Amino acid sequence: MANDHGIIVREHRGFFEVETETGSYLCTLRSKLRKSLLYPDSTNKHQSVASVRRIKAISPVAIGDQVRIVSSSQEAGVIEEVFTRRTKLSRAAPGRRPVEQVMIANADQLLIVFAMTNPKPNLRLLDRILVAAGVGRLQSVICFNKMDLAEDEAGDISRIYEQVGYRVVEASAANGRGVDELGQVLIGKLSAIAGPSGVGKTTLLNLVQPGLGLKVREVSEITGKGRHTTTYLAAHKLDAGGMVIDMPGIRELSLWEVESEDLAGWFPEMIPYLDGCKYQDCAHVTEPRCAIKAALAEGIISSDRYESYVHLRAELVGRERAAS
Ligand SMILES: Nc1nc2c(ncn2[C@@H]2O[C@H](COP(=O)(O)OP(=O)(O)OP(=O)(O)O)[C@@H](O)[C@H]2O)c(=O)[nH]1
Ligand SMILES: [Mg+2]
Ligand SMILES: [Zn+2]
Repeated sequence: MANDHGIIVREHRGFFEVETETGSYLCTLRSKLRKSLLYPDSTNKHQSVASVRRIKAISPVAIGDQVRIVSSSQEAGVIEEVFTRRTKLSRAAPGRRPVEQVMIANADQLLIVFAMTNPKPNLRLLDRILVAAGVGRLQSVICFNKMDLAEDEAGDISRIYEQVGYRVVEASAANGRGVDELGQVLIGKLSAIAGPSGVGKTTLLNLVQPGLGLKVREVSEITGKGRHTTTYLAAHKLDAGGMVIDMPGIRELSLWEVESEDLAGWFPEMIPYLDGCKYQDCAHVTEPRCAIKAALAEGIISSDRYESYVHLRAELVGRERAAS
């Protein structure tokens, strides 16, 4: 039995590959640690069968986590401890009692990929991911892929996000546009690539780092709905320096650790207006003399982004009411 520190580099069906100085170990998670991570302030020792089943399905540690393991053999071990995270991408796992599901730990940045078309970009989801990244202290870069198929007006969508201050890369894996720029964005950092399924995340990564040969969806499979091609998480090394985690497609993302009152603060373009509203507790929805709505009317804040704000806020308020 040996004690070792390492980093989770791969995750698949409840097993974690941990890379340490002495080699790589396939680990499980000590169940006591799982419970204490999922329910940090729980005193209830008697959990229902349903809740036990549920926590078994949720992983409270993630790729990128720094961990301490105890190895039981040359290749196997158990994760005993998880160290404080610098950054994270988390979501609230579905269920009656909210539980944090960490998807990625300690990454430097999130490359958020959407297709300009096929599938059409869901800006509500994009804005959600941007909020979640901000909350987790992750830098975001946005990539709009499949520009080869896009209409001329597609650039308007990029401009919305550039005006907010995000770096936006327009790309096409089909004709190579933006691939060099993406390579530059990824150099020397630990990045995660997130976005819906089928937008070309893996195809782009295969172009940035030839030789990875990651599995992408076959053209004939495109019509098969809801199929995820990337189904496990792994960190890949880049020749130019840095590592990239190719994530499976995200269909939905329920925000974690965000309160409705603070939501506008996670929309960078809204921050300058937050103290200009008539009411200090203005929700920026129906109140009179609201500085955010004034900026919206002037076209300084985009109506798309504002719509995302209103949707997200309603959802958070609903959840807060249900919990109180
Ligand atoms: N026309 C066009 N097709 C593309 C482009 N990028 C990717 N594709 C195609 O889109 C399909 C999906 O690509 P993937 O790379 O598997 O998508 P993904 O985002 O990794 O999907 P998941 O792993 O399921 O999350 C493949 O058939 C690609 O060939 C592009 O820029 N233009
Ligand atoms: Mg993929
Ligand atoms: Zn307001």
